Amino acid sequence: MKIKTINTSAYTDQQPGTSGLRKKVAAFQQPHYLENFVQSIFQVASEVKGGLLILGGDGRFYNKQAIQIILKIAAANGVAHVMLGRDGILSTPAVSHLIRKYKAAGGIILSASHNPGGVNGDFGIKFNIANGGPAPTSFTDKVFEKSKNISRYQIADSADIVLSELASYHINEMKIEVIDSVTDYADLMQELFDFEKIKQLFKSGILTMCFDAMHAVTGPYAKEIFERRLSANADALINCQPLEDFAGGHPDPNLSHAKELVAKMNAAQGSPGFGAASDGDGDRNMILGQHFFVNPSDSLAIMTANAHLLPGYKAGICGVARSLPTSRAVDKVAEQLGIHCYETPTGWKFFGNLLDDKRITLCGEESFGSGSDHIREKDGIWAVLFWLNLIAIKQQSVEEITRAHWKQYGRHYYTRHDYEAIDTDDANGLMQNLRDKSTTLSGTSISGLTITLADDFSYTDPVDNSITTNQGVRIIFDDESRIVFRLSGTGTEGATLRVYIENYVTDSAGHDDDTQTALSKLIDIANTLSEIKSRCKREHPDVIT
Ligand code: VG1
Ligand code: CO
Repeated sequence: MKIKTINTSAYTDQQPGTSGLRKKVAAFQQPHYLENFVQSIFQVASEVKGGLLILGGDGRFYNKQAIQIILKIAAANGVAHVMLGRDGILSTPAVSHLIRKYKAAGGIILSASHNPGGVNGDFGIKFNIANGGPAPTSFTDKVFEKSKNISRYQIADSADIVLSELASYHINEMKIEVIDSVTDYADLMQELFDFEKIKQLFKSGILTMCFDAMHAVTGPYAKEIFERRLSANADALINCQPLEDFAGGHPDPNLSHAKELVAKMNAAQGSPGFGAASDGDGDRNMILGQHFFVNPSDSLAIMTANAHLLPGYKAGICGVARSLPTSRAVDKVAEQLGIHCYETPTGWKFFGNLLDDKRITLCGEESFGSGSDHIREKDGIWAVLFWLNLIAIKQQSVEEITRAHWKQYGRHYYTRHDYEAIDTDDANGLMQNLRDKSTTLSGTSISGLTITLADDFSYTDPVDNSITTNQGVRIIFDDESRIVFRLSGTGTEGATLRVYIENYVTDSAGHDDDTQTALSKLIDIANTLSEIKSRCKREHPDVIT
């Protein structure tokens, strides 16, 4: 088949953010927009030439069209072999696993994760490197540079392939294998966790669960793992049919967006003992008990404290990492275990080096993400299985496990306030003001609390010594409470300000408060310091998690 060289003009806005390039679908549908970016990736990722590429996405609108285009550009750029999820479906953790298992040179994931989908929704593309993890900033910077100067791309002049059948095809020399999206991943989960023990929980009737796939990518994975391999209760799975627009929903597993699940878990009668949800591309998780919410930062701390009890982690853990805004609950556990706790910027790409260098076994973020050294992405279903296995071992409820944890280590009340789609200049002005202020705040007092540290977080990677600056303004108080401010790197409309607030309470008599009430004084301090009301004309956050 012929390879065509197409002349194109460059776009100036193809800068990847926290997790790949994310834009409105309409932006990706502009002439040559996707093609330019993919060609730029192949130009930087020269290792993929002659190698294996894993390809798949979360099934959102434009997934299938994008896959056909990427296959043809891959063939024209000398990729030897592509493994592609059936129907174009692969979760982010599954791609990470496939890259590692089949020693691929890299992978392309089509997803805008937790952002809404559909014709008017968002689309995204992300490149993962040979370790299975998101490409580091040094790589994505180069792709951005290429994309700004591109004048042509190469594409095979071939027919579309059938995505729905497990079969092999060729475009020129390049082999395409359509593979089952689930099996390899499910097998890995079975190696890490005690499926027999979890199965007993369901068979004996001790536990019932509800898993909400939010009409996103984890539906097929949940069916295979929870229904087929673990024999969960018959009504365990909801919204497990992947849809291009996520049924109009927002596939973000939190208390605001996973409404159906939350209603079930909070029902006056007959609510399941365990509830969980995952996001668009399957890397996030929310864990719920009956009438009980597990804060993701607490979840990471609880996992760290108990990992050695689980089959996949019985050798113990060598270290742990959390992103800057994630609460410091896990730090308390690391201290007791005598292991190091690394503090990184936001986004999974910063954990890759620490995992590869065997400095950490577990890592997590406040944004409903946790994972381990089994792959190089966060992993939603993995987290759900971790909790199920823990419940099976401890024979305790989600709430009992969490409360016992607080009793032993103290409780970190934690909240995140998001102000979405604010004017970009206003948001930048607000951050600059905080940055300027932070240089003189240390040692001063506000509402009776003394500030012990205020700065704009910067990170030196201990493995490759790369430095990442301006990762968020943090303000730490003498009673161990803390406020962090940063702008989102995944939004597609204006700017999103995220304000992260936490407070540490050791006495278990003080562990029953409502989170927003417990944090009200700090919330006021955050509002005063940031001047959010006057600068951005916002009275209340759009989303509170
Ligand atoms: C958000 C979260 C961050 C997460 C990122 C990708 O980024 O805060 O913790 O790693 O999304 O998650 P930001 O820059 O908007 O705060 V997702 O599930 O792509 O996959
Ligand atoms: Co995601």
